[in-house]
Amino acid sequence: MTKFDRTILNKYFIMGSQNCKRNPADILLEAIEGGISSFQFREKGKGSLSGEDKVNLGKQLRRICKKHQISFIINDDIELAEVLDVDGIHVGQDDLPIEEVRRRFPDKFIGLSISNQQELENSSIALVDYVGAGPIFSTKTKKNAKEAVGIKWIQSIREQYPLLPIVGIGGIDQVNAKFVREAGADGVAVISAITEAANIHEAVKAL
Ligand code: TZP
Ligand code: MG
Repeated sequence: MTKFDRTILNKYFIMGSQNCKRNPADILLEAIEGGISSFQFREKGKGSLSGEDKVNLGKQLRRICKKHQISFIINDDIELAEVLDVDGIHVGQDDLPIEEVRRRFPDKFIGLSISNQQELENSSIALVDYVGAGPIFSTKTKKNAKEAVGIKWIQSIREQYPLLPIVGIGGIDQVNAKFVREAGADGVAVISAITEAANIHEAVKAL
């Protein structure tokens, strides 16, 4: 495993075209100018692109991140991880097992979603570089999201794994982000707090 810089979790922006009411490349650029620390391409759910369209958007967003030295993480898509030469891969509990992802990508960083104690106990935490904990608050963005677990879930992971990089996700905005950090998270992962903002620069700064 390569050395993982946990500061990239500070302001972790996630999106796909289905989250954007205007050009995703423009939204990503504005978010980078505003000060995000990493980007996850998550082309998924109602209205998302597939096939060649997904690959082309991925290439475009990948180029933007490379140019501005922002870490580019792909959600789930192992094939696209290779095509886009991503920095990292984020997987959920229902995706490829973490052992398999680590075997295929020994040098990329790997994130895993963890929503409860059972998932934490059943996962090879030693093989991942960070965990995404949530949904912390209720979210309208992910249709099949599990029930909100609250900041106590971050406190609990932090107590069990004092050194593990943790990013909170789900319903996080400019008002509640500080509670997520105070609970022990290294940062906040957001979709709508940035994609829905009237002023993206200000929205990122305020996170
Ligand atoms: N995983 C858990 S909640 C969520 C994902 C992808 C959606 C987060 O979106 P928002 O708009 O920041 O609540
Ligand atoms: Mg997934």
